[in-house]
Amino acid sequence: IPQAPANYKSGFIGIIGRPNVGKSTLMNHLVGQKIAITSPVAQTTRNRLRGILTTPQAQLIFVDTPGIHKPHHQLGEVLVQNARIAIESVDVVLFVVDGTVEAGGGDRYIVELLAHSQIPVILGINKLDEQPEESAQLDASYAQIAAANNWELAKFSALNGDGLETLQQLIIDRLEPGPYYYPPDLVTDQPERFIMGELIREQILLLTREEVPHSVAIAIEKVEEAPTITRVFATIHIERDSQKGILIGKGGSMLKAIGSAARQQIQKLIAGKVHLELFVKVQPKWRQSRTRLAELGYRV
Ligand code: GDP
Ligand code: K
Ligand code: MG
Repeated sequence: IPQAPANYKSGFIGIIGRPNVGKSTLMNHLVGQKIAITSPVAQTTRNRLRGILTTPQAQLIFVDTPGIHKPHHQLGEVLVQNARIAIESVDVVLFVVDGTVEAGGGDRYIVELLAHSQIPVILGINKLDEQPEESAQLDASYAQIAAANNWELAKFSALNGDGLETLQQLIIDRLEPGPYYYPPDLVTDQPERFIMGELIREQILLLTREEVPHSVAIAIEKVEEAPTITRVFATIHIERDSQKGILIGKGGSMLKAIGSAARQQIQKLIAGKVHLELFVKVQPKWRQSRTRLAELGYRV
């Protein structure tokens, strides 16, 4: 890692918020590459992912976290624990809320969690592009929460990028002088294989019914790089035989659709041609087992 210029700043920014407010979309836009998958389904993000933005002034390391919610099973506990750890180990917290709706119970739970933290907090109102005409009251209620806690306020659209330059500067203003933590050209700490698995999971989230997404985990078995094509072999782990039927679909149509869409995403990731082979394996109760979670690549 090269030495940073004089007066260089750097630091870790925890992006937290309840599910579906746009945390992963925001991180992807800020670092300029799709490293975290996004979808309308809660719990899309399962791991803490780092996204790295290196500018001439500063290196910003964003930590994307699973949405905070009350734990229901082992996987849920792991998610909440990850978010708590993220809060404790960062320099700035970016607390993202959905600007199209009023603050709800989930937001208040996070406000409580953050009230005990000594770290600078920026309350980020997202989805500016979709705010209703009469949004002044919405904004005012969020501004009140920020003022009551001595937090900075920012408004932006993670989708179209409006307001993100201002947000970026607001974050840099709150960072201390520091080194490059990562090489300036690196965009994420995640191995390519992990992102490949996530891109497959994203298509399952987008294409299948409610009951499948939460019980799915992807293992990349093998990646063969040939001069003209990269061959990727992956196993989709699910919990029940009934889900296998949904995932494979009539005459294999669903698995084909998932594979085709995921293959295109992986091609973008590696900037090359990809052949993708998917296998489906039923593994009962993988969500309850910390050992299995670890085997499948989750930090437990
Ligand atoms: P997360 O669960 O907080 O990580 O949320 P995601 O990034 O997965 O986004 C959840 C949903 O909100 C997705 O369908 C996104 O496309 C959508 N979304 C995220 N940011 C914006 C935004 O700025 N505007 C609009 N209209 N939708 C957004
Ligand atoms: K989501
Ligand atoms: Mg997410």
